[in-house]
Amino acid sequence: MNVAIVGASGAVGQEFLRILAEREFPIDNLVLFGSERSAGKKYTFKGKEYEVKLLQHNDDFKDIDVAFTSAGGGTSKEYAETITKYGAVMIDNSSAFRMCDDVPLVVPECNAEDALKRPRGIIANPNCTTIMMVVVLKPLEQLSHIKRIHIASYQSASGAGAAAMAELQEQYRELVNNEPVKVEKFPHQLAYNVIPQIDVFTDNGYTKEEMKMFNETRKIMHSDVRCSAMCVRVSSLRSHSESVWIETERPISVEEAQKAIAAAPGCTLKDDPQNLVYPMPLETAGKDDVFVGRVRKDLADDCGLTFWLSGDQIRKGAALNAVQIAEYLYKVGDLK
Ligand code: 2RA
Repeated sequence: MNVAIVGASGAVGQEFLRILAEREFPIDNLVLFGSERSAGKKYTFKGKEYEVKLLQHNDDFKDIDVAFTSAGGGTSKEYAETITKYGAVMIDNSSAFRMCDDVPLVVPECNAEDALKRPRGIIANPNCTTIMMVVVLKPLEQLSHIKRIHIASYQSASGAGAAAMAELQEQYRELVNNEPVKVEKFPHQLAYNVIPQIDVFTDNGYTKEEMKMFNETRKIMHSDVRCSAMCVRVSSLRSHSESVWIETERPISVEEAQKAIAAAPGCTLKDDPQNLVYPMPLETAGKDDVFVGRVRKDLADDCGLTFWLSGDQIRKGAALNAVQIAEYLYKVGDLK
């Protein structure tokens, strides 16, 4: 495979390099692309050095089979035609195309086959918070249709990118040294704080991040489920966590749910609260699975169940999910 990474210098771009190497993705040629700011930077992949090329409207994608793009929605929109015109599959991490009818939105554990229908040559990688939740919802939906979901998210600095992670660390240093705290990447100081806002507000009072959970969950799961989210930035560095309450058509027991989650691909059950065992971002960072614990009945709803999940937003929430889509296409022989 000839593989391109667009946005190679970003947090997700760097994770692509690690994951493609770890999973031995079959790469003949690798080409890294970036903006003027990152063009010329060098990164090592499997012992070989690669220089980031400037992303331009030219024929650089002519021989590319798969392009992983993670350079923001504006770049994805502007370069989609350049990237796909010779048949490369563009697996896009931005939100630019997620809700387009002619672009599949794919989490391989849930709807891998949707990736085969891509009239524009584009497959969208969902929002990180949504990806991690639907991996866990899938086995529960198979037990009984999920009608309603409530979510409170606890999202790490990593969701806002590499510079935001650096800003959080810098804020703690500034506070310890009694220096003024710089705030650029978040709406407020994040160190020693939680911020009940991720992305901008929409007309209905929900943020774009919260509306992504509503809309993307329905598209991925081919479901009429209604999903009400409260998305919050917390001061963990990496790995998002979520409290999730679901209402199903028939009551599901805790044991049934635990068994289904434990057997589901991409999920690890870590649920032994008596021994203080439940997933936490410090432990899930750098791991591939979504970790689930605190499974219990919803005391406010006879058909309700609630649980806690935590997973690495840069891996399963972004780069890993995209690579798994490419692996699926490769396995079924659907790459040019
Ligand atoms: C965040 N979900 O955590 C976003 C990133 N896509 O900011």
